[in-house]
Amino acid sequence: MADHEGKPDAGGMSFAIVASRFNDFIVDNLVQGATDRLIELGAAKDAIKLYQVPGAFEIPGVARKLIDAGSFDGIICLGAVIRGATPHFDYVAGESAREIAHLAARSPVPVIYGVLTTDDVEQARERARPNAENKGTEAAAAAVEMAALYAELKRNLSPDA
Ligand code: INI
Repeated sequence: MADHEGKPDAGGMSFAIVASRFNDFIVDNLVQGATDRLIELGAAKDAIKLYQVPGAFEIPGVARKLIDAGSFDGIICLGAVIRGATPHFDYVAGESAREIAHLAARSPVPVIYGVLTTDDVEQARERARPNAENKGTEAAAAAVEMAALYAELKRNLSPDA
């Protein structure tokens, strides 16, 4: 067993979900899956705030503002980039992932990557199923675990501990 790991308990924690409207027929299921899991793990409904942006490319900008505001214990980024006929997919998927990763490595609270990048709609549907495999649900569980671990690290690594 690990010496340090985050407990799956979201009691008293607050979370922001930053979700893109593009491919909302997929992303809505991710948001629902994430919200349901946060509540299952003990988060209060009004401690979960949803911020909607046009597309996955816009997610990191809003996530950055929410990190700076300092009001959340974790930020969950949800979207769906589905490959089309042009290289546009690669730019949107790549830049969104790169910028979210950049934020995640530097943010004082966890930033979770739940943006699907798939070759087609069917692959996206398989990963955003209501009450079944759902990457939003997994992202929420990761957010709670990481928020608990960050809180523990803050307590144990602080100079006064
Ligand atoms: N945004 C997505 O979230 N998913 C996509 O599949 C997508 N495609 O395919 O184009 C997409 N494009 C929009 C992009 O995220 C920005 O909103 C747009 O470029 C304006 O900055």
